[in-house]
Amino acid sequence: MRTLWLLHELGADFELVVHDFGPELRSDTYLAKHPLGRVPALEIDDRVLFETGAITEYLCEVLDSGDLYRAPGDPERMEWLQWLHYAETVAVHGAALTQQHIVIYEDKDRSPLIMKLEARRLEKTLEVLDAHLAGREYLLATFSAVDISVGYSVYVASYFVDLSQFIQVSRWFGTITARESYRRAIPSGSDNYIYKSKRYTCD
Ligand SMILES: N[C@@H](CCC(=O)N[C@@H](CS)C(=O)NCC(=O)O)C(=O)O
Repeated sequence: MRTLWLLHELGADFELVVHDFGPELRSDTYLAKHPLGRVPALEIDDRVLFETGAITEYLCEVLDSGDLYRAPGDPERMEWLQWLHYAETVAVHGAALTQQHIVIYEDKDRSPLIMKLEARRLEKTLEVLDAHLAGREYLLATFSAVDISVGYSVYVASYFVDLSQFIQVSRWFGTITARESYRRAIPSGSDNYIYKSKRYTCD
C-alpha cells in the first residue's frame, strides 16, 4: 500500500499485480522476484527490487521531480532518511499485532502478553511522532514520501491503538489521507482484505 500510494502520488505509469497471501507468494515464479515470498516487489528497468524503504528511495530518485524526495545535499536529507526508516520501526509492531490478532486463528495460540506489549510499544512510537508533529503540518517542511511511509504505518497502527489520544498524529493523518493518492491506494470492498474489524484489542 505504501508503494501504491507513492506511485499514485508520483503520477507514475505502472501495472499493479495483486497476490493473495498464501501459496502464490511461495511459487518459484514469485520467489524469483522476492526470495522471502513477501510483498511488495517492484519490477523496474528489467530488474526487481524488494524492501519498501529501498523501493521508496529508488522511485523518488528516478521519478520524482523534486517534491517527494530529499536528495543527497538537500538540507532535509537527514530527516527524510530518518523518517523513511522510522516507518519500519512503527510497521514492525503493526505486523506483530496483525500476526497475533489476525494471522493466528486460534485464541489458545495467541499471547495476550505479546499483544499488550506490542500495542504499548506501538503507542510509544506514536508518542514520538505526536511530539515531532506539534506545530508542523508534515514530517518535513512540505509533504514528502516519508509522510506516505510513516502514514501507512499509522494506518496499520489505527487497527490496534486508539489514534484519537495522539492529537497531532490524528490531525496530520487526516491531512495526508485526504489526498487523492491515498484514496486510490487503500483497499476497498475486497473479500480478502486483511482487517475485518475497525479495531482489535485483547482486553
Ligand atoms: N520490510 C519489508 C516487509 C515485507 C512484508 O513483510 N510484507 C508483508 C505484507 S505487509 C508480507 O508480504 N507478508 C506475507 C508473508 O509474510 O507471507 C518491506 O517493507 O518490504
